Amino acid sequence: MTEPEDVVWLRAGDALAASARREATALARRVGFTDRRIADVSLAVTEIATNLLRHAEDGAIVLRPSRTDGRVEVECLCLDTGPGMADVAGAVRDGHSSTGTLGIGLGAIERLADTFDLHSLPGRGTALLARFRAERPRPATADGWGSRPVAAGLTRPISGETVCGDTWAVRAVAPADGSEPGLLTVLMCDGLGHGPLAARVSDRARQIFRETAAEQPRDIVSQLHEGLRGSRGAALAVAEVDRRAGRVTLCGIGNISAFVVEHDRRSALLSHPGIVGVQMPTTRTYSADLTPGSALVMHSDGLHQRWSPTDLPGLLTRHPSVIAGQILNQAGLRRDDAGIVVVPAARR
Ligand SMILES: [Mn+2]
Repeated sequence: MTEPEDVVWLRAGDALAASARREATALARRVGFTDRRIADVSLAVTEIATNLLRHAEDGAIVLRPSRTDGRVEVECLCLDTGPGMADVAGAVRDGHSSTGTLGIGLGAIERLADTFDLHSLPGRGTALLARFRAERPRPATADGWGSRPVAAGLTRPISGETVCGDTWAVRAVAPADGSEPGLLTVLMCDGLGHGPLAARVSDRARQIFRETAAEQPRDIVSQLHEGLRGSRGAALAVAEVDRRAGRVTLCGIGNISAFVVEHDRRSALLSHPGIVGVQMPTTRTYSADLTPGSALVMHSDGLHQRWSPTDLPGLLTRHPSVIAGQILNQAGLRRDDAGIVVVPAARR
């Protein structure tokens, strides 16, 4: 199971480099990195923050631990609102961008990180990902992503709050032979309202999702409805993703958007009106093909629904954390908690 924990958002401002360094150092120490590796994380994250301040109009740095199969990594996402990079490959290779907009230390950051990826939209913003393992050397994989991620989520609290009432979780059944999980169950939940009271509902929903023996999305939603009775309620959706068959089945109640996104279009999976835990209509499920190269994207109403994959060229080939980060970066609203989860189709 993958779920959010201890996400820290640091908005761009004079103190960003210092606060990013402090938070990154504390996080790496807390999850047990060696002094040497703590120094690497600290250096790279400071460089990322300095880059943001020097070249971007506005933005934020997200720091969080990420656990996969019992191994913990430190993840740093940097999201900015422009000006973006016209030549990403050149910027990483040369350590600077041909347009002089961003990228002074990108090469250095890439060398320090175990996973490095970015997606840039000229004029509209960049999502940069650096992930750090406790020990070197980096694993040898063709894409440089280290362990292959099957899903990623991201939440951002409403302006002025530090706790987010939106949440997500992914449950995977890992095959005994160590290959990629074929079957995933995904939760996207928006606790009514925002901040700590909403987070209490979302935490409870995640706990029910984690512990339920139900397997079908519809049965899991029914269990969530029972378990959330007496709370203020939530909008939520549960999807089952069969990555081998390339098929998504979704049961959603309330204002959660779910799309199968391809490079040039997206198709919505319907949710029905209602409030889970308070008042729920008869549940229905919908299915769609998850074609090679596509991704399932589920998000709360803290992101507007008008974004289009044609405005995000090349994004679906990126690391799922970058996909989630860039869509939130482009479509997120400051006046509500925001949450998104992304499950790319299996690669063929
Ligand atoms: Mn909301």
